[in-house]
Amino acid sequence: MEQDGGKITVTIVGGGLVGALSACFFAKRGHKVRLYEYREDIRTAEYARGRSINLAMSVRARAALAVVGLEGALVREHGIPMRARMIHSRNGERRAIPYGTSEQCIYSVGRKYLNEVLLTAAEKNPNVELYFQHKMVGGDLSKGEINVEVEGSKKQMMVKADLVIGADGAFSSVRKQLMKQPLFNYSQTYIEHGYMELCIPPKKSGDFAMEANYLHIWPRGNFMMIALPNQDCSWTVTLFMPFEQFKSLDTPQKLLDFFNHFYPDAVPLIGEDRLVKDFFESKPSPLVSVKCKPYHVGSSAIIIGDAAHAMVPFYGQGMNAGFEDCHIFDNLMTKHKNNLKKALEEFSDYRNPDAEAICNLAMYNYIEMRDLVNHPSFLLRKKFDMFAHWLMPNFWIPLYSSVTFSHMRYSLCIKNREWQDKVLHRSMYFLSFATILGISAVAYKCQDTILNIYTSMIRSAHQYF
Ligand code: FAD
Ligand code: EGU
Repeated sequence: MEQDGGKITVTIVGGGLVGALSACFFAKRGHKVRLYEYREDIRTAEYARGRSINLAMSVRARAALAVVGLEGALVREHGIPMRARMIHSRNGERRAIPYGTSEQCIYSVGRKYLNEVLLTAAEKNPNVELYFQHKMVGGDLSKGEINVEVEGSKKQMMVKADLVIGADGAFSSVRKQLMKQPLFNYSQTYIEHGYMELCIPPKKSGDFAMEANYLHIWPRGNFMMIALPNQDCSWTVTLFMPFEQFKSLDTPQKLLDFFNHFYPDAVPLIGEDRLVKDFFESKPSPLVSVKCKPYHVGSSAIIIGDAAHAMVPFYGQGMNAGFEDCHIFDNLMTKHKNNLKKALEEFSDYRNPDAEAICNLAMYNYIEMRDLVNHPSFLLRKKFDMFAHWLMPNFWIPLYSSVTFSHMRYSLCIKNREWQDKVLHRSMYFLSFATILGISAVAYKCQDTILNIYTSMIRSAHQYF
């Protein structure tokens, strides 16, 4: 087993977004990479199953892609910039709220396209081998061993490497092996909401049916809808709603009544027939949040991406955080000169607080979106944050801005926000105190005038009795 500057062998479990990117990173360092993915090759498959069809990508994912030379091709040439949210009210009113300055935007990128480009880029390296329809079913991580089952055969084979990377998503098999380790912490939470994807097709002219370059949102209290643009001028619409409510919409009429009541402007865009067909042909998917610690086993295995920190999607950060994992791990491999023990340990220690922070932020947003979007104090704070940020762009960075447009550690984003809350509360006390003081001072100075006004008011009031 060669280490400390030498080349190592790496087994990657999972050929999703994070697994494929991680293969690119290890290939670039010249290591020997074997990647095992249990689905068929999506590049030759009819269509990608399940999951959202496009994703919001921001600076964290882009920085990681830039290191492996894919940022230009994937994001700037393929992604659709979204410069603002477009809020749709029930009465058909729409309001655009910009993300930031004119250069600040997020990108809508197709999941399938992203995955394909990453797999192809990984495969271009002679030191990378991709195995599809190969499922990890067990193994001994402390020895770098995994057992793989080839689809269609009952045969298992054992694969051994210096390092096993678990990038196998929210229901990770690699994490299941980590659970057997002493002192391993784990928690998962399902939220009461599920999600379903619908589609707004292009107009007859082939154009986008809504203004492109926006993330469209229909907030409705306990449920919401969100739409991101696709390359083919269609929109992927995601409906988030409690499972109970999904269940209650059990006939086409109930569904149409519901949509006409809450999303009247979306019905003609989706089309009644398509809405009914898409809705009843699919079922809502669950959303889970997972936290665990540590992410590694000795010097031979680590989990990254959703396997390490699945989160609810209400911050648009799952993939961004997963790509940032790859980026951080790559930097640690450089820092520790390929010493796996040190790199793995530091990754677990350094990354855990940030992963848990973004899981918490996403969960908090889920609650906020449900309860607060229409609350005046919430909107006031949003406006204040934007104004203060505009006045002092380097001093006052709103929470969503530090999460979406900066590389600040997620845990620091929360600390930054706590600091801002403190400043605001103190200024509020100070302001109310100063106001009361001011009013009292004025009143004292003008007591004669005030008294005169008061007596004349009482006199004139007497005329009416
Ligand atoms: P996955 O994409 O789940 O990939 C895991 C892969 O491992 C899969 O290909 C699977 O087949 C394979 N696998 C699993 N088990 C095994 C096994 N035993 N053996 C071999 N292979 C295996 N993130 C954003 O940044 N922006 C967004 O806008 C956004 N929107 C989202 C909307 C929704 C509705 C959801 C649910 C998520 C969203 N996310 C978003 C999060 C994002 O989808 C995930 O964070 C991202 O896909 C994680 O990538 P991953 O590679 O870790 O896991
Ligand atoms: C949810 C599902 C708007 C894609 C959070 C904003 C999301 C995305 C927001 C999905 C929202 C919510 C932010 C981005 C993004 C907003 C964000 C959420 C992409 C606070 C495909 N969220 N998402 N916040 O600010 O920071 O626009 O499925 F509706 S991108 Cl829930 Cl920036």
